[in-house]
Amino acid sequence: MKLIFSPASPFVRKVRVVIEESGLTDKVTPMPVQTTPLATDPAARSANPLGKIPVLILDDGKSLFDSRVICLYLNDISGAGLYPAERIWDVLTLEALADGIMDAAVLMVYEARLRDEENRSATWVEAQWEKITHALDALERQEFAAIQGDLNIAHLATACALDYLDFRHGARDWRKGRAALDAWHSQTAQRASLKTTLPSG
Ligand SMILES: N[C@@H](CCC(=O)N[C@@H](CS)C(=O)NCC(=O)O)C(=O)O
Repeated sequence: MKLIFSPASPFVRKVRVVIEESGLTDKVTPMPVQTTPLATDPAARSANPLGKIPVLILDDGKSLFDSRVICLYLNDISGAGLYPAERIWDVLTLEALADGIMDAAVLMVYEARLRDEENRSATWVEAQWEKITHALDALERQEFAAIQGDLNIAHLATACALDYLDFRHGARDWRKGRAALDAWHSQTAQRASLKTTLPSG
């Protein structure tokens, strides 16, 4: 299998973490690309009409996207056990929350880096950050039970989202006033799969 990837993408990272957790590292060849909504990489475009990464190209040439589909597939072929049946809806909802944090955080980066200076909107950026703060506050209040218990996909997605905030929006200091979430993150971040895949670039 091949993974179309960028080392900075939080969605790609979630997949890389699942590859590690599934023991599939030797079965996946990374294909690095640089792609943005304004300059789509040709390999990303040909594998995914949306031009977004990650994309997993299977050995028969079929492409799988997006990150949620890829993670589910990798779990399925490896039996990694990241989707506990008895609380699957809670787990998938928390994964969706974490992905939503990533979406908003990536859009903030695109606004600053890709939009012409005269067209940038600070109001729009702050509205994205507000989505993130509401999500972080809900996590701090422990509104999402799936964050407790045995390792599941939502833990990995949440850790990737928080690490991406450190990576791209560190000055906003998501830890401030969120001691419980900080403690959860510090403990979860010790996993080898997370330590070896920290975002870069
Ligand atoms: N929902 C998608 C989001 C993927 C995504 O937004 N990837 C970004 C990189 S972090 C991307 O490919 N951006 C290029 C674009 O939007 O054209 C997933 O979970 O895979």
